Amino acid sequence: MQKKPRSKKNHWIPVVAGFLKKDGKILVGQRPENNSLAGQWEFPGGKIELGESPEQALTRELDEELGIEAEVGELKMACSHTYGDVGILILFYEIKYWKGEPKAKHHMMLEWIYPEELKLRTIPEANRKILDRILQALGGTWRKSSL
Ligand code: DGT
Repeated sequence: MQKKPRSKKNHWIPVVAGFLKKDGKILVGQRPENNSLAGQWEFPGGKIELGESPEQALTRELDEELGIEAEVGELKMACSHTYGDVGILILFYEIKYWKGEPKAKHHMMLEWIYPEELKLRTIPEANRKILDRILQALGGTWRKSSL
C-alpha cells in the first residue's frame, strides 16, 4: 500500500517552560521584538531540540535565556494549543533551585510578579486558556498578593 504524503499542516512542536519562584513571586519574561508573540509575557523556556530530553532542553533554555544553572524539578502540568497550522505541546516544570541571578539575555524585560498579576498581562493564548490551572499549580505555598 502506498504511504500517504506527510502533511506539513498540524505538525506539533514540543516546548518546555519553567516556573521559577522567589518570595511568593514568579518570573516572567517579555518576548522579544521580531519574534512570534512579540511583547507577550511568558514563562522562560523554548522548543525541545532533536535528541534532547525535556529536562535537558529546559536546562539549556534557562542558561541561554537567563544565564542561570537550573535544577529542573517536578513536571507540574502540560497543555496543547494550536496557532494556525502549528500545534505546540507545552510542559511546565517547577524550578526550585538555580545558581546565578536571572538576566534578560533573550527577553525585552524580566519581572518577578505575583501569580495573580498574570491575569492583567498579555500572555500567550496557550497560557491564557489554562490560566486557572496555572494559578492552581502555582498555588499552595504562595503568599497571597493584594491584587
Ligand atoms: P527559536 O529558537 O526562536 O525557535 O525559539 P525557542 O526555542 O526559544 O522557542 P520559542 O520560545 O520561540 O517557542 C516556544 C513556543 O511556545 C512559541 O510558539 C510560544 C509558545 N509558548 C506559549 N506559552 C509559552 C510560555 O509560557 N513560555 C514559552 N517559552 N513559550 C510559550
